[in-house]
Amino acid sequence: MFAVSLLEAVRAAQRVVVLTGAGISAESGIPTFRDAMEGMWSRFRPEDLASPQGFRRDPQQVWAWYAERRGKVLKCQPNPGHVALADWQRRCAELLLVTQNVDRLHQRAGAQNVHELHGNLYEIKCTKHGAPSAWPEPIPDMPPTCPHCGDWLRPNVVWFGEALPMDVFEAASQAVPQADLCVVIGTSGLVYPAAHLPLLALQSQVPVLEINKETTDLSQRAQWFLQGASGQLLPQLLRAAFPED
Ligand code: BJW
Repeated sequence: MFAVSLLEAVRAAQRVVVLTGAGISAESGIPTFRDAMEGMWSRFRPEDLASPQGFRRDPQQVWAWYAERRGKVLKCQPNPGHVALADWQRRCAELLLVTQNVDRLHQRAGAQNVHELHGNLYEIKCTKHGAPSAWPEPIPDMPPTCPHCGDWLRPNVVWFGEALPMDVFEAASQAVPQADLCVVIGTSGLVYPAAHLPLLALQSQVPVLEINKETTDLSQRAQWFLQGASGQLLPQLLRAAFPED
């Protein structure tokens, strides 16, 4: 079912960089960004809700949207794709897991040192001076205000037009050209600068494996493209690569 060259690459790779997007959490019940969406997603453009301008325009609406998503995420469980990656990380000399997801399902599946490019839904921070702290429970109807400056507190996520955490993005950018294999899972590759990482791998002649339900701009250029659900393909691939386990 899998190309012999792919199984050999997976088996031999000592340094692996994995980039994940919303697709890996789809089988946990978390809707992706660009799929047909329900509720608020269908009535508002993500760019309006996930932007500093959107928050300034209507802090309560954006806060409510994130509070609702956080509530749903907390009820979801990691799926076999998350578990397979955490297992692979344990057996690989160096597997850097870089995610665009804010759901922390990789960590909940047991993955270590996960590089979160777009923040998380577990913390809030001051609109003015940052300083992340734990998300308050029970969740108030309005965003809380900063005890130091009185400005709004907001989810600790990266919105459109905002810089990614520099140290996280730099660590990922440095690891990619050094890798033996770059694996890109469940991302449309439409949002930059995260989408630059697979391109960096291609430029550096690092072999790329893409796993996605649909084809993307990367699919033609990747060494291997596996079309299907990552929650099924990842465990199958790792069982095929490491049959002795
Ligand atoms: C499955 C599956 C299954 C389904 N199995 N697969 C260069 C060119 C053009 C534009 C830009 C550029 N550089 C920057 C920009 C602007 C902008 C941008 O990229 N815009 C594009 C829309 C064009 N980027 C930014 O603004 C970034 N900031 C920035 O560049 O700052 C510059 C700066 C520098 C210095 C100082 C100040 C500023 C920030 C981007 C932040 C993105 N934030 C979000 C929201 C996070 C919080 C939240 O969750 O609400 O991040 S947007 C959203 O998109 C979220 C995601 O992480 C991100 C990526 O989405 P992802 O993961 O790819 O999901 P989908 O839904 O798109 O795709 C899912 C895929 O899964 C699909 O392919 C399915 O087929 C597949 N799938 N089920 C496998 N079971």
